[in-house]
Amino acid sequence: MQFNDIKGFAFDLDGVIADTAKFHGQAWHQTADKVGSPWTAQLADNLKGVSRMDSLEMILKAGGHEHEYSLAQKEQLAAAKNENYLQLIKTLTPHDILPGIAVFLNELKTDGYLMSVASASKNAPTILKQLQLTDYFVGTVDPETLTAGKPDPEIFIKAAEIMHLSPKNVAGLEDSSAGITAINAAGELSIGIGTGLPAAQIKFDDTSMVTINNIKKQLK
Ligand code: B16
Ligand code: MG
Repeated sequence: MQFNDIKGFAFDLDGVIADTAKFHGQAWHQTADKVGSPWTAQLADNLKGVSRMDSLEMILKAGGHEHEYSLAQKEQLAAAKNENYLQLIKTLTPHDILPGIAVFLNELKTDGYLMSVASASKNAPTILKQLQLTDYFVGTVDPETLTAGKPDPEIFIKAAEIMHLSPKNVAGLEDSSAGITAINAAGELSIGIGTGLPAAQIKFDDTSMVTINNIKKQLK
């Protein structure tokens, strides 16, 4: 793929635009304690990009508790986690935008690229509002409309559709390996943020290095 083919960028939110993963982690840690599952850094990492209910299933499974709760009880646990999470993200301000991302968004806007959001989070619109970033994006994929979450490509295909672009004209940014798999399967250019994303076509250790020029350099 050539950089000139790229007309739009589809952004993951948690871990790419803002460091909300720490708040998800804090809220899920409480759930793990409640159900008696061990909380580990590995489990916290595996939950990145995974939907709310699937995250709960993984936490229950980590302690062998997956058959102990009815659907209604699971929904209650997930709702309680979300309540905690919503309290935590109330403190978010534009200062919580990850390093380099505000500059990158302005660079893209100035150069006429389209942008959309491909986040598994149902709270993405609230977070964008608090970060004062809503207006940069043509739209946000509603995760409620998806038949399958990441690593399925659906969310990134929809993120291209929102921009009225073909996936081959879109680059996706992700911090999770499920997300990189989704971008690659959608036929978009995958940009991985963080270590441990071998399948990403373009790799950055952290968000501070993400610029149009640095993407171009890696495509050469
Ligand atoms: P919510 P992303 C994902 O967002 C998070 O990484 C993941 O930890 C979270 O469980 C998921 O959103 C659902 O979030 O409970 O707020 O709907 O990385 O896809 O932007
Ligand atoms: Mg993420």
